[in-house]
Amino acid sequence: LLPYPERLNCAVELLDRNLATRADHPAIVTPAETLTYGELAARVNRIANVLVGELGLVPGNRVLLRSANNAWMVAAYFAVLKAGGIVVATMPLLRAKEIGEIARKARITHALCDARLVEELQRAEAPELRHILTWGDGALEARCAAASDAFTAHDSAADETCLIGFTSGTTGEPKGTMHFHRDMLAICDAYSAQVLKPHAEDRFIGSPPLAFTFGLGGLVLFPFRVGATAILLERAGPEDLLRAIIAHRATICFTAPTAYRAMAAHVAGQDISALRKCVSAGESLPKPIFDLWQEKTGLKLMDGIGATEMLHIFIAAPEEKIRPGSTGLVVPGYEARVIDEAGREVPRGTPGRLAVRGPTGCRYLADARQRKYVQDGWNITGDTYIQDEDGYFWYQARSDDMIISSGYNIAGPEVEAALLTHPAVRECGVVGTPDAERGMLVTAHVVLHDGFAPDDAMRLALQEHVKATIAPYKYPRRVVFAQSLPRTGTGKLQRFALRQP
Ligand code: 3SK
Repeated sequence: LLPYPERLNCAVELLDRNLATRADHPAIVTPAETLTYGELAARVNRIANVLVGELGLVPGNRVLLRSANNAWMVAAYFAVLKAGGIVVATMPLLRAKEIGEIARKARITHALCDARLVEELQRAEAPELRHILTWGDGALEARCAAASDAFTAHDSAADETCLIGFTSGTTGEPKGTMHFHRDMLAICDAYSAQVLKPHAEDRFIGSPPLAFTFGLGGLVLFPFRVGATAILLERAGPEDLLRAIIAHRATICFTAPTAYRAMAAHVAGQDISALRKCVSAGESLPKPIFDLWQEKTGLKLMDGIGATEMLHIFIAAPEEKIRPGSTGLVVPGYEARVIDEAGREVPRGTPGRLAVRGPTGCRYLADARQRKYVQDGWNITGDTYIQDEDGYFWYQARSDDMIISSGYNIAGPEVEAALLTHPAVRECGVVGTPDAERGMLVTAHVVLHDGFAPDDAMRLALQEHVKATIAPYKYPRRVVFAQSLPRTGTGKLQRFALRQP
């Protein structure tokens, strides 16, 4: 990777750099609007002027963003970056409780929010939040109409934090991962330029939310770095995604393996001839899905593993080097190795924990877990891998208790905590069980208090209760009633016993 200058603002590098040659080229296409690079840059500048001039934003302030994937979300994102603020983008499905935890931890002072999602934000406990400004109801739009479309970017240091990406750790207690202005370029110049290899006429599409750095990179940063077009969808279930790939003649797709599997069932007879690259990440890619997609479309899925901690993908293979079933090779610019419990590299062919280091890397926000997960500059992942003699990495399993279901990371203990707030629940244990469709199924083992019936009505009530307490996608799809739960002598829940079929 080229060394970056000591001072740079990534909004200038990723967006404004396109203005000289591509001002009239579509930057963002959504079902509601199309914005050229020129129009997007003007909207970004207007929002930045509102943030600084009217809401008193100063560099270093943390700004919470809450929206589905749309053009206002991207414009708000770049406005914050350009003004020197720090973006804290949150998943649209989060509830007030989860938003509050993030807002308190990140010390959020400002929020920009799609009006359709503002209610949960308003209910969140966020003591330092001074301003909430919404779009979609005309509030931000009116202020933007009165603001200038010129704005001078904050003169940031390349290693100034511009993004705090939150990930719910294995305990469900959210961890904030801090990323610098230069990191936003580094993922474009490493994974995207050297493995994906997009060009300026590409049209990127996909399903991950922009609050997940998989979506941020794949749907915004990578296209913008080469002056290409981002097609953004607010609803991006597999059928919506397939329809949009066809309608927009998308060329590069980013989504999770389960979505490719679902799309494969409907793709016969459809014209997806423009599609040339399909990236699969967010969960491990089972070989049968790779084979199915290739059989139905003739395209090879480009598997990859990334992490919010590393900002984006660090192991993957360019198309010509793909080995079906393997995640791939270390991305140029990164180093990866498989280690034992003592941190020593294990011989090739031996399973161990995956460790990685490179131009992006993890700095947790005020979190004692930094010591555990980052050692000597190496980021210790929660994944067990084998590296073969040729350098390819083969995924084995999650090393911790995280449940990965349909591309979502779900922490069992967080679901347990939600279940325990229901009056009927005496104790519970939540684990992932293998599932052909979702990869893993969130399974709750529940012991009820005396006087409550373990029947279907109770099962449904518990599921609804979890959906109303935390983000609905975390709810247990399987609820098993038990008389007691297996525990160790010291009273600790034996999760491995719950995972047995
Ligand atoms: O593999 C993942 O889960 C991931 C996480 C963050 C960014 C990118 C990716 C692929």
